[in-house]
Amino acid sequence: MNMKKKLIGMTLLAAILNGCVKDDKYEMSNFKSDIDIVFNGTTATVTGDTNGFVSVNGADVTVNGANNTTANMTITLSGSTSEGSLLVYNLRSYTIVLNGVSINNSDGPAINNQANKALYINIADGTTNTLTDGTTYAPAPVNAKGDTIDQKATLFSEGQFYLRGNGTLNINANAKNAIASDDYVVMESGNIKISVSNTGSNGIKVNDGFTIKGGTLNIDVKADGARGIKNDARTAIEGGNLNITTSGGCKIETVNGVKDTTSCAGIKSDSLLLMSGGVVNIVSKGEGGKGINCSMNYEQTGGTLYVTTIGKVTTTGKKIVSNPHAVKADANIIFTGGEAYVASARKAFTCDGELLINGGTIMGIGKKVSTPSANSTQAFKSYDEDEEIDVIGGKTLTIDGISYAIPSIYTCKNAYILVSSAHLNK
Ligand SMILES: [Ca+2]
Ligand SMILES: [Ca+2]
Repeated sequence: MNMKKKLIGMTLLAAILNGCVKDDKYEMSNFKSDIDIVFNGTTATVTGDTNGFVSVNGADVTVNGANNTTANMTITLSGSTSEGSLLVYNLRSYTIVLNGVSINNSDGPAINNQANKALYINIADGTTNTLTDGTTYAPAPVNAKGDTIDQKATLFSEGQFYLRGNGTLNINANAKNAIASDDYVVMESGNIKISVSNTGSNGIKVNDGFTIKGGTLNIDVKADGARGIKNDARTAIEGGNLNITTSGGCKIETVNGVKDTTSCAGIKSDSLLLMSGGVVNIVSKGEGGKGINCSMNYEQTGGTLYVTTIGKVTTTGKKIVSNPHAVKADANIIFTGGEAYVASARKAFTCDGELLINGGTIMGIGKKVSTPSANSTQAFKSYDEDEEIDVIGGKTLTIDGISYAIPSIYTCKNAYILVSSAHLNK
């Protein structure tokens, strides 16, 4: 047995002993209702706390299940508080049910999950829930180990979490991110509306991955350098409706004497971004703002992608520091299926590797040319500025049988246009 196999074996054994394999195979029926928390103004009422985990200070509620070895806790939240919060320590995976709750915390997260195991956030069917933070956070509490805890968002989680249920969840962020996880986030269903003010940061910030399988996720971010979704790892779009608007400009900072530029993007993925289903609509309005910005491949096998960028290029002196490209990848852009309709203030598609069109239906419009790889297996056609095609917002553009209803905010005179579909003759 080589070292790597041995390590995997040991990790798996440790996982089984810790019960995390069991925890990850969660079924709703395994759970009994446990703790009910009803917020009311600046107070909260707790019932069902048979283990004595809960402490309440005004409407700030702490659930301390740090030594909770009995699995499957459910915390159900309802009511409304103008100055409250929920902070949870838990050893095992558990569920939070948002059952028509409104939590405003002027100086910290509305919900802070400090458990490292899976958290299931169930947005109860038919309910509307709202989480809001303030513009500055008070110093974070200290946990049982004596470490100051993280509080990176209105809804923050140390561990991975799953969003499910068919209710509505509104998240407002005024200081940091709206949602953040130091692990990964999976959205399965629900109607989630994220609004980040210009004093906030990203819509969703995750360290270890983001997947959307269903539901509707609307994200509006206004700050300079803000991303709708900022993912340090792999992004998977498998279904659902994802609508992202960014309106900030570039954030230019000097860090340790080095000038650092952060441009806005609908999605910034530091690894593979794989789109296999769903509908994504990204609008980037600010200077230098991109639609998709990937540190590795952008790959599309299905679903429908719409991207519109309308910002100017960002310059410092005479140097361009950020281009408002629609889809940018540091590695390759690979289409094998689905549909992509892109209207860019600069390039529709740009990458350091190959732009491979091996399938799908594509119309990419830009002020600068997008150049597919000669290794592409599906026919494509390119129209350049000499053909003097004016792209007018609000009108439907049809070229070679491919139609795109151009967003009203976009115009481009003498556009470069790239089209491809299975029906196109080479
Ligand atoms: Ca507070
Ligand atoms: Ca952390």
